[in-house]
Amino acid sequence: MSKKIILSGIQPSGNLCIGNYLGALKQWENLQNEYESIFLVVDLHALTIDQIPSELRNRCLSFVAQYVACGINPDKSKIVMQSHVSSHTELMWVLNCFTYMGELNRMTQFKDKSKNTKNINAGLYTYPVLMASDILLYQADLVPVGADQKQHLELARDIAIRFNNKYSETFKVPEPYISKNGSRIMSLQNPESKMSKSDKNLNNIISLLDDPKTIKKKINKSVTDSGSEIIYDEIKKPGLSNLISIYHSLSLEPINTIEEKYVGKLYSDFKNDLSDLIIELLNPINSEYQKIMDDKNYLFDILKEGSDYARYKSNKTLSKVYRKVGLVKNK
Ligand code: ATP
Ligand code: LTN
Repeated sequence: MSKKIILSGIQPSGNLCIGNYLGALKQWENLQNEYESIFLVVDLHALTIDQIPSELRNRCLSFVAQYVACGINPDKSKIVMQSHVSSHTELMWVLNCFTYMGELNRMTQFKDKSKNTKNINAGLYTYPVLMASDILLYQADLVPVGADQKQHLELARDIAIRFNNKYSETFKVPEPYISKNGSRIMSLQNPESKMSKSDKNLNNIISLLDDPKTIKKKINKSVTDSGSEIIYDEIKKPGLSNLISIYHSLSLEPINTIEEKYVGKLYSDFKNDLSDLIIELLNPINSEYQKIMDDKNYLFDILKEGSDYARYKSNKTLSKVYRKVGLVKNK
């Protein structure tokens, strides 16, 4: 029997952070051994916010290198630059015609992002339809994402079901895969908000490419309450609880073991150990990243293999969709 398919993607905006690692990349790394895996750098999605072209271009390649440095193995998984495969935008047009404005109006990511920008463009609004196309084109069974993407996934499922009901079975209806640990890492300075890689305040995030000194500084400065006990309590101690949950995701020690370990100790002891855990994770990723970035040919080869595969696979679905909705085939 053929393997089930997983697909996911990250937009190349900002610097990949430990939120993205714990919520997405780490899960991808584990799942790639069991599933046929496709991981996208969703560069077209990144155009929904203002970008400096030269920076975006560098970031797209840097993301591919960071995927690999984080353990996404190009021999097991396909890494695909979204804009290299035109079927994503082609399917999106069709799916736009099967998506209601009321559904897009309800998307919380759209509401949040449009609050923080003057550039409320149509791309930001139809962003979830492009995401649905990314997923449905490959008949993905499972989509590993952080908790913030649950609503987008539900929309992708609704669109698939609507289309299948109207035209007979066409799309696999995908399931979200949201891990118990690390699916919602919060900002270091503002633990009420999610850690986001495009946050302008770099003290809010630990970037995957931060050096050890910066990591120590950011963790030391991270917001905690004025108490002294190291206990997990999301309501009374949101900042500390976020740090404990990062500790838990990295060490895999149960929360109560962590609490017991730090009875009678200071916040600073805990923060020092947490910094060490993060540095231990990121040091090898960093050196691997530098090596890969020095070999651009290798990066382009990975992308070539990914896009050849993706074009073949996605065209099958796109042709089926065009036929079902009544478009005439070219000779
Ligand atoms: P941006 O700030 O550019 O919108 P982001 O950091 O929110 O970016 P996305 O590109 O939206 O990141 O998400 C990439 C993947 O990382 C998604 O699967 C998303 O759910 C996951 N993710 C993002 N932020 C976190 C977080 N704080 N905790 C856990 N997972 C996260
Ligand atoms: N919207 C997602 C990124 C994304 C994605 C996808 C995730 C675009 N296409 C397909 C999973 C599958 C986000 O994390 N902001």
